[in-house]
Amino acid sequence: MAAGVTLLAGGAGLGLAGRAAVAADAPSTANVTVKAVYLPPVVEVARGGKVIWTFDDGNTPHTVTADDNSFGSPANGQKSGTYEHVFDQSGSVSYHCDFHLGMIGTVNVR
Ligand SMILES: [Cu+2]
Repeated sequence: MAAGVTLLAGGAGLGLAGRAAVAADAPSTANVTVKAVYLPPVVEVARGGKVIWTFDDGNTPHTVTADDNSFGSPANGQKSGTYEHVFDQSGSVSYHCDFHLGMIGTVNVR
C-alpha cells in the first residue's frame, strides 16, 4: 500500500512536489454540527473515511438518518454528544432528520 495517506483537513499542505498519488484528495474525516440545520450541509470524505456529527441544539433532538437507511443515529433523537459513521463505498449519500422536514445533508465519498 502506498504510504502518504494523511489526515489533512481541507486542502492545507497540498501541492508538495513529491506528494504520493493517493486515491483521493478528500479528507479522511469530516465534521458536521447538528443544529436547526446540518453545518455544513455537504461534506466530502475519502472512501473509508468517517463523518462525525456533533449534536448541539439545546433541548431539541435530531437524527442523522440516511435516505436509503444505510446508516442512522438513534431513532428517538439525540440532543448532545456525537454520532459517527465510516463510509466504505464511493458515491453520494443523502440523509435527513426524522423530526424536521427539510433538514437534509449529503456526504460525498470519493
Ligand atoms: Cu432535526
